[in-house]
Amino acid sequence: MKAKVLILMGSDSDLPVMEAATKILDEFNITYHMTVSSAHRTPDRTVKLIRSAEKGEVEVIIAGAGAAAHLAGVVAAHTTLPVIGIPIDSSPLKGIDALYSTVQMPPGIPVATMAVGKGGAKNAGIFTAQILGLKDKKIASALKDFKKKMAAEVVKKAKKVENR
Ligand code: RP5
Repeated sequence: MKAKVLILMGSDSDLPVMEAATKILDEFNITYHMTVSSAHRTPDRTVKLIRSAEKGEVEVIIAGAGAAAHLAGVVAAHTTLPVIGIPIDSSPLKGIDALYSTVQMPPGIPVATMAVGKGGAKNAGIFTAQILGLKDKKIASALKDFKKKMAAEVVKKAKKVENR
């Protein structure tokens, strides 16, 4: 696998949420391979994808799943690459199930768990840039610009509120 990031999701129904992560990775020119693989429905495929990521250039794995979300934890069990988990709000419990399943990993197998849903997916993209930015100066500098732009947008909005 040539990409820097492997993105897995439990179902194609998770794609609208996961695209918040790819939007950020695109902004930072970070390459990724994105596909669907379920810890429950396609366990063998999930392990094969991890092996392929490890043999290639992948440095971070992002895994998003909803319901009894074991994907990020299972991925973390099979690799020493950093795993970022996104709990997806796709079930009747609206992501609280996926949050607990993803964040409550037993000691020894960490998953860097983001917020539930699209906000979490966006943060997964930013967090990935922060990891890769440790040794990629272009990404590190783009992250500084990203924060400056975000602060400027907040100030612009604050002025609108003040002048209403
Ligand atoms: C999880 O179950 C998936 O990650 C998805 O969020 C949820 C529902 O999957 P589908 O029934 O839409 O395939 O495994």
